[in-house]
Amino acid sequence: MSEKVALITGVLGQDGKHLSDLLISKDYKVYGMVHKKINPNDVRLTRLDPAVQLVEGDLTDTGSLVRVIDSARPSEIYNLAAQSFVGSSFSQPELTCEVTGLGVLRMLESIRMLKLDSSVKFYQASSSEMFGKVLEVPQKESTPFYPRSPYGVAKSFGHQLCVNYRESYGIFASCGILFNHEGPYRGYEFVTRKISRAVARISLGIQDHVELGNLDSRRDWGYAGDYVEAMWLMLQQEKPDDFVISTGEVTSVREFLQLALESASLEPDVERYYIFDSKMVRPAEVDLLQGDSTKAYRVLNWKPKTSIRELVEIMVQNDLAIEKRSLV
Ligand code: NDP
Ligand code: GDR
Repeated sequence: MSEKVALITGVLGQDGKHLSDLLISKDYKVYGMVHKKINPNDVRLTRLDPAVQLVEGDLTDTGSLVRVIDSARPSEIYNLAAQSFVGSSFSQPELTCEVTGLGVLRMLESIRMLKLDSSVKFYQASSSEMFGKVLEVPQKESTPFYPRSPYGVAKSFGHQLCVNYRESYGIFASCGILFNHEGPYRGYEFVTRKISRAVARISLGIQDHVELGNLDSRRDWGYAGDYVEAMWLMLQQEKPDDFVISTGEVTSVREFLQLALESASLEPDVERYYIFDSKMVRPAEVDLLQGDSTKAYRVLNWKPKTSIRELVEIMVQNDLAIEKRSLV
């Protein structure tokens, strides 16, 4: 049997770490695309399995993408790279649309230029942020989009392009409409990691509160390790398609903070530990996201395995261990 070869863009991000581990455990040869020179001591680099072969390319540079794909000759491409922080998409809308939106076009065009239309399976990291000001609860594959940020708009553009290239050129392009997923590799700017780190530091006496914006937003939070399995399953199907990946459970930012405090054996008294930070409030907010993954269960036989309590526990205990190490 020929070797299975995968290319992951955004390999240094949260999902890139989980997915590269999963694919290596399945005996894939994995190429990971990085877009700038990284300090060799950067934890995002050192945590990667050494079997991942790094290649240099940028979603804003088509020539670099063509060269990366041509040299790796992957059978599966996972396009995880993006400017993925919703907050920054308001301050850097053009950059976000270039990378997160047009970047998808450049990947698809590179596949076409190399005449790999019928030999490559392409995964696009679509997002529940496309549903934005939701028109239906819970949200499923047929729910109309109503993005509320430049990030959500850019993801909607990338998603629609994949559908169009699938229908126009027969490219195997599948989109995972993933709801928020978190874990120990989550970036510190996202609210769950900001909370788990702050709570760990509070419990160790390093700080005494956490500054947050809107505590009333509700999200459908799952564990990233569960979600990358769904990505892989999507590319093992005979036909390309789009799937909502979610838990169906909703938790507010306030409740997430309460659970984190409990996990660190602190009083779950939000008002005692939280200070309002108006800088964290976005020009337009997504109030509620709740997914319906019935299709993923039916077609992919995929279901989330990790509960919100387990997720919070994983994140808080991980940050407690990191913060304790920093004290010695
Ligand atoms: P991360 O932000 O952790 O990772 C994104 C990666 O993309 C980073 O390594 C980043 O590198 C890289 N990147 C940024 N700009 C470029 C560029 N111009 N060219 C090449 N690479 C670039 O995201 P996640 O791992 O959390 O998410 C993976 C994907 O899934 C993203 O597309 C995200 O938008 C999407 N998504 C995520 C969800 C979640 O809850 N995590 C939910 C739904 C969708 P660097 O940091 O060095 O700039
Ligand atoms: P989100 O994640 O915007 O859903 O996008 P984020 O964790 O940034 O925000 C979640 C909610 O928490 C509120 N919030 C705060 N957010 C941050 N980051 N910092 C704060 O201090 C804070 N206080 C309150 C936000 O307003 C928001 O309502 C994530 C990203 O991974 C996207 O790439 C992905 O597509 C979506 O999830 C699904």
